[in-house]
Amino acid sequence: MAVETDIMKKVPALDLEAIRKDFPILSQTVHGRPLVYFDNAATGQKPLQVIETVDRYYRETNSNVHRGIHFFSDKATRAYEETRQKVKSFLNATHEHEIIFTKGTTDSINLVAASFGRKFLKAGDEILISGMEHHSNIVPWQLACEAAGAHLKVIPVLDNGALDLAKFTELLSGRVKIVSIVHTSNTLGTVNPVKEIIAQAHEKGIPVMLDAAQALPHQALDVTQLDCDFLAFSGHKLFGPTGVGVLYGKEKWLNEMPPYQGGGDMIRDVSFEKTTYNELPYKFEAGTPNIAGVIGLGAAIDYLNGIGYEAIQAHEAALLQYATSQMEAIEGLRIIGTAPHKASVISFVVDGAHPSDLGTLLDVNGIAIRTGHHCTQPLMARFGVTSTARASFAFYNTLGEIDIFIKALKNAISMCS
Ligand code: C6P
Repeated sequence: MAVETDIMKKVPALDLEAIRKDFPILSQTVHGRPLVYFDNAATGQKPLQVIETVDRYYRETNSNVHRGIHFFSDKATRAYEETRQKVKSFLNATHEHEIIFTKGTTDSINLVAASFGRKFLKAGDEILISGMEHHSNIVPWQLACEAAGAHLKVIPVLDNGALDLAKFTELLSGRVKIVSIVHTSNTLGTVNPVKEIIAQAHEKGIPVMLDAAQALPHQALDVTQLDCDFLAFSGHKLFGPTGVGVLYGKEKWLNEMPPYQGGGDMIRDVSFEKTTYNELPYKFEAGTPNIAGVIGLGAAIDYLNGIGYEAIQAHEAALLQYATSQMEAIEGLRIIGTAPHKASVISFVVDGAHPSDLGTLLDVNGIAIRTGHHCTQPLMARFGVTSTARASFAFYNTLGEIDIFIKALKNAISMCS
């Protein structure tokens, strides 16, 4: 069972026993078996540090932000804005006002598609996405294209689940107004060469948005070093609360873009004749935000920083390698997504066994995986399937859990055939 990758030899190992104690849900049983949670790409579990921060906020601070001069409103505002500072450092953004709090990745992409689209898109323009996008990075752009009379262009995916970069270069015409691509695929696990993609697009003056929903749970990202123009992520996949997310946007774009939604907090002055808008980032934060969620996200970032991405990456590389090698040895099992650079996500299909049957049989053994199209229907069509089974690992998963999974999977396959 022991596997040690080269990277593991250089990085101190995670103290998994201590880490797992931070996640109360991991000690639950399901159908009488210890929970094996391999559905981390859908949502991450929450450490006590996040749970207690949210609990403490409601017990000791709860008030609205940016609105009152009383003690608790000031306390809530300071805690909320402190998280903005944490996210700025986490992403290495230049300015705090480049960090916009949203409901999640979907909301962040919709914001850019609607607002950037309204300002910069006209009939005949093109938007370039890839064939491995989540529906959240397809549909908002289709809506923007419909509104402007623009066209959606798609970078094809190769058989191993990597992007066809030669086609990307061909598709990067003068008509493209923005490139929006996923950093790490939720279905294939592919980690895209985004730095190269951004550099090529910038040579032609085209901005790039990154969907980082599945990247940040596994690796650090530096928006200054990447030079991306926009980046979206969700708090809940990053071991924080649901209903909160982030849009990073370069100041120069955000300043030019019109508000996405109207309401409280995003205005400077309102009259029936004319409304003027607040400065960044508030121009894009209409209404009472998810204050507890934002503060909980700050606790999740502190927690991840405390563990360290180097150790997380080394551990997850070992999990991925260990699970992949065992799954490849199972007759009739095909892994979809075998690109050389992958995060710890494994999608697979098995001859004669429907993914949902496999998922149900694994659940009986206390093992949580996801089955279905994973909100990537065009990608499913590309690989000639309608659904896959998907096991996705986080830093708190163990090699022992993979042993349990492989044994149960083999049993499930024999029951289906
Ligand atoms: N993928 C999955 O099981 P929200 O729902 O807004 O937090 O995230 C949407 C989203 C956007 N981009 C990518 C790459 C994603 O993986 C997701 C969410 C989950 O794969 C739920 S469908």
